Amino acid sequence: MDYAATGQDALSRIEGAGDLDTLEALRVEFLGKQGSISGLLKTLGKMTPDERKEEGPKIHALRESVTAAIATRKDALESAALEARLAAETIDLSLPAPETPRGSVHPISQVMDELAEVFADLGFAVATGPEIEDDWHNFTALNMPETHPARAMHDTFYFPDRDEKGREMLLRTHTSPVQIRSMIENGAPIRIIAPGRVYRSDSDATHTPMFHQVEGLVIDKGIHLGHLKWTLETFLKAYFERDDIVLRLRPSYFPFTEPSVEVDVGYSQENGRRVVGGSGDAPGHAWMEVLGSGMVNRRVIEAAGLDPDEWQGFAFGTGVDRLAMLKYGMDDLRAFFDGDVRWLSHYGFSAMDVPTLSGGVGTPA
Ligand code: 2NL
Repeated sequence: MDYAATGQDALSRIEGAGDLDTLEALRVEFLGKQGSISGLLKTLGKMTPDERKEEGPKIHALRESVTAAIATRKDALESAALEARLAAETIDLSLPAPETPRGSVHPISQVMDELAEVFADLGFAVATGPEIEDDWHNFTALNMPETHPARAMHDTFYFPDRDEKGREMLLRTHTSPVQIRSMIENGAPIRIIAPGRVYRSDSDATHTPMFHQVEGLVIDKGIHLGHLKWTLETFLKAYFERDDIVLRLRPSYFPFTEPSVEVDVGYSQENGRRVVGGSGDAPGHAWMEVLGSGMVNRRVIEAAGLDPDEWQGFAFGTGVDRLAMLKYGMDDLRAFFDGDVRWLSHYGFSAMDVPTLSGGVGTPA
């Protein structure tokens, strides 16, 4: 049989295909399962060996030339389509680049950075220490004897084993042991803040078993309550970025300070939000406790290896989470540790917004 006419017809139709869909239809027509050339190949099975020897090569040659012609035409149509797109489309280099997701700084980290910045300006260094402590550094050195209620199992997380000195191991309940270690290692004078994670066996709407504290310690000669008051007032004004912060000092008790003072600031309620500023005794205002503090107990100075007749100091402590809530208006402490990205993108801060005293220690991005 002569397949030249069939071949000629197929090739000219392939060359005339104006788009990829038409070409695909032709491929199915010739080479598909029910295609005409596929049909010819099937007839080979019914032929005698002699006929097959005669017809086989011709049918296969036909199939190959059609297959090659389709591939050639496909390439040509595809490059034509690309050329057309390149000619039609333009890139506008003046458009802004699409925004890349960048993550944000957790409010706790932001506030710790702000505190470091404010206190650096007052000459304080940032000190850190282990979160796994022994009971001497966490309690004994701070004038909290064996019988002190804060040492009870229901308040403090203890480890089952003791350390090599036979001391009980625990998760620090405050950052005070950092200051004890600093006094022992570096001696006096000292000006440090110790921010970090602390742990207490407590869990409800206003208490999480892990929270963040910042403590401060000054040890020098002739330090008195006036230094404490000025330092805390200067700190609170810088942190809240308000000049009208009014402090109220109330007598209190901590085992590690004597005398001890609790520090309140005046605030008012604006649109259901606490806004610090003004005297708590002014109309529409009230007092709110923000810090615990006092003159370092001479027993603590002694425990840290210094002579309390030579060195005196003051110390203070407060919750970082609480300071963050007051400044940025979050109302639920637990949300800080939920790890919900929606909360973080609402309250989080840009890593580009580094707190500085000149630029504002806490202007949100
Ligand atoms: C509070 C009160 C306070 C201290 C912490 C301290 C540390 C040393 C010596 C003496 Cl090494 N005192 N820290 C002093 C007074 C109060 O914290 O309400 N914290 C949340």
